[in-house]
Amino acid sequence: MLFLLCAFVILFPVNAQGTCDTTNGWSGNIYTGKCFKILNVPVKWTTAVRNCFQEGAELASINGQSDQTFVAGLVAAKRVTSAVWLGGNSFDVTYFYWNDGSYFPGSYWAPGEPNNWNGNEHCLGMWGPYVSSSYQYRWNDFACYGSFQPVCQKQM
Ligand SMILES: [Ca+2]
Repeated sequence: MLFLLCAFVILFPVNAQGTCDTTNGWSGNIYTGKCFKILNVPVKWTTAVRNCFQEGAELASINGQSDQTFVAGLVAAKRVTSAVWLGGNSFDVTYFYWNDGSYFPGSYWAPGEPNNWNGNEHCLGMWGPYVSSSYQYRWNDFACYGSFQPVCQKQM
């Protein structure tokens, strides 16, 4: 079985390199088949949705530990100063969901989050490296007019 798996990887190495456009800043998580890119310009959340769309992509979803670790690595490498936008919101309901409708794991919240502070926090972001260690790369519900760099995704 292991041999077959190895043979498959050798014969079909397409995802080993990924099919992400690395020359334009995309990098691939081969375990979830997604390409991610952090845009340079901080914007409010709705603009982040649009700016990812203009990249032929969408604001990123994190569906489990693999994506969480991968995106945290990108955020660290990019030395993001405060936080990044992810593609989650709670506009219509009291819980969060992803723009693309995919599975939403609730296990990456920062301590005490989501707290919907002042009843005004409906957009999802990930803290960067320059916060206390218990907050690093964890999620927070932010006010949607906060200005952060968007994390975009597209399928390999
Ligand atoms: Ca919050």
